Amino acid sequence: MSRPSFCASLCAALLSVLLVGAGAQPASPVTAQSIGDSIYPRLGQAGLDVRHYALDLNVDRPGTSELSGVVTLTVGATRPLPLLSLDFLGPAVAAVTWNGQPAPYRQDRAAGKLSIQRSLRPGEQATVTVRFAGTVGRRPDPELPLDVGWQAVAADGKRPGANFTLSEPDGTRTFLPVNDHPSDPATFTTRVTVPAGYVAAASGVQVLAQAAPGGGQTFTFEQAQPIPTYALALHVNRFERQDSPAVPVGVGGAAVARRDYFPSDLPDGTRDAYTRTGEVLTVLSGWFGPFPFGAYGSAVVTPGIPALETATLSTMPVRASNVRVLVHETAHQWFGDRVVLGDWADVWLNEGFATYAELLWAQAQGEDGAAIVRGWYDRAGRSPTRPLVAASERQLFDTTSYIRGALALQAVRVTVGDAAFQAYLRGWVAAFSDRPARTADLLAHTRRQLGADAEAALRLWTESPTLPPLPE
Ligand code: TYR
Repeated sequence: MSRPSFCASLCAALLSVLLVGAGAQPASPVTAQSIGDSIYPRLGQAGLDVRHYALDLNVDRPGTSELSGVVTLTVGATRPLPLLSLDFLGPAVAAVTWNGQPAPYRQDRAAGKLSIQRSLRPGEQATVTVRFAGTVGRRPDPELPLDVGWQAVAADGKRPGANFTLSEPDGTRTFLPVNDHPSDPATFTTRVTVPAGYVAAASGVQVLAQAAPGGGQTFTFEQAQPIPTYALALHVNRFERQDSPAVPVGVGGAAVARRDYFPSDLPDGTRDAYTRTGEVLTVLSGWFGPFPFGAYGSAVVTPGIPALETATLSTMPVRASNVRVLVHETAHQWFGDRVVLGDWADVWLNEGFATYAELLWAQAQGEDGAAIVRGWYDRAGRSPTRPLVAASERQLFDTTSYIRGALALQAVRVTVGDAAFQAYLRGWVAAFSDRPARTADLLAHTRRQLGADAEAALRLWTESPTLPPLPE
């Protein structure tokens, strides 16, 4: 008998003796093992496979940090789990059920964990509900003057209150109980009830908009392809939704529905970039393969935050409403949202690819690609450099992840030429759409598809402590 399964049966026996009374908050006799991310060692539960999240949320007072709802998780296990351990910094939990029966749980806000005292074995599946209400948790960003997670934008004289999620890397746990690591992507059904006059927007395709008691409305979205928890889009605002003609760039030429959401009173010209979204989808799918989701667009937000590649619905601040940023966030739909990270240290696999897409777009517009690459190289030369796999939280979104990451791809492209490079990008998306990717996987993919010279070129860019020569 292997040690984990021995522990699982022993722990299950122990638990049934120790825990009486659903909803109690006993001292937990067993602890869960985290995923072991090299940057965020406490996130997630190893062996937990959340397959689907069904969210039923109420935003009664938009613009505040109040949130209530029920999250229903469909969970499986890839190893015996003595208990379920979710990441959650959010509102107070009022009740938990396991396959329809009340289940004992422990909410430890300081540790950011919600443990549910039920075991799960490989091959089993369980349905877990978590009901909560109150004020969302906080997760300060190490660099930016903001908390990642659920954003509350208070009403001012000009605009109504609004909310949205800005959760990369681990802000979703501020408001939802989740396995908050990109290596466990899941599908989502998101139902949001908002007061009269408000609109909710979320990742996926809107399947329903119904009147709710009290004059509000309930909006329902289906996100049918798995996405990482941080990439879930969720917005509440007095939006105007603008639909545009679908773009036939989905799998097998399927139509990708087009919708954008705009708050009222935007500065003149803010919407202009978004009229190019269909062209962006067409150019990028030429390089990367079919667009991986059923819909795409942007939701514009007024605070001066960075843009974020939330799945099917990029979160775009007014001040970054330009085509370059739109191209970057759209590219992330393939790189980050569909091909997910195995570890946060490999975030250059998201940011380097998305930055590279800016070059592909510019060249498609007839711009001088060589000048752009030289500009990147100069910029990289002016910043501290490092190997591409990040060693600390502060490195995740630095110049190396974005610019040196993009230059690494340029080194591959100049080694093999455009046609092979295009097949390589498409091959990467196809091979890693259903398993998390790490830098070592990209090196192996490069060798397999393009040979030893291309792998050596990429390896120099991923591993050298200094900046390699300009790839020409
Ligand atoms: N991934 C974003 C980009 O496209 C940057 C970002 C990072 C935005 C963390 C928000 C955030 O919380 O470059």
